[in-house]
Amino acid sequence: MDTNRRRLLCSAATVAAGFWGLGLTGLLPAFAQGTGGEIFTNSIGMEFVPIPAGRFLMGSRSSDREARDFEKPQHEVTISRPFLLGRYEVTQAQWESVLGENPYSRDRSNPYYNLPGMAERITRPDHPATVSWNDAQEFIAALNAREGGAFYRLPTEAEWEYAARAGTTTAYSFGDDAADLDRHAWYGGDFNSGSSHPVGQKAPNPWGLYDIHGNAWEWVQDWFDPDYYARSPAAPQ
Ligand SMILES: [Ca+2]
Repeated sequence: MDTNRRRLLCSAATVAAGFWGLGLTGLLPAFAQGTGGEIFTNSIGMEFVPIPAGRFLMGSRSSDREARDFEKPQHEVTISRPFLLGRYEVTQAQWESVLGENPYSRDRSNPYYNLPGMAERITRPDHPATVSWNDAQEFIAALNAREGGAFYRLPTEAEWEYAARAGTTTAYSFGDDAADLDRHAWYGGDFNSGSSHPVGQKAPNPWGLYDIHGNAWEWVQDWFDPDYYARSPAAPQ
């Protein structure tokens, strides 16, 4: 999958609606190894998909003119331990069940949040929670406290991209043909029909993860660093 296209798809939703979703939440590897390869459902009904250890090529091909420089060079990354990744983007209802408030009630500098009708649309229970990175950390801390251990964190960018590609090397996890996008992603042109959309309505990727392309963006644990790909470790911990 071409990461630049991945970002463009996601950014189409983001540019249109200003959404930084708290997307896929990772579970720590030690916890993942105890699940026997089954989908794990936690105390508030969040489902997590087991992701095997493995290796993949991270980043964009040097020949890809659409990719930005910070997505190159493409390099092999080893995911040394299995982990669990959220099957869906975290929903508004899940957020409220943990923190007792709607994330929309928080201060927002993004003007899209103040567009007419936006509040009603993006606070629907089955839509993705759209929050800041710091908000995401607060949610994860509260969820960990509730479940009695440090089980949850955001995935690293390497973990996210590895799971998003799901063993594929094509431009998208479903192949190279952008004409198939509508079956797999809410993006760009969907803004006027409702900005974000209920999670899990489009086809999942080969490993059973939904809304990898489109709908809300997902946060990762790492801070953005334009030089990251050029010097990232081959086996991040
Ligand atoms: Ca998404």
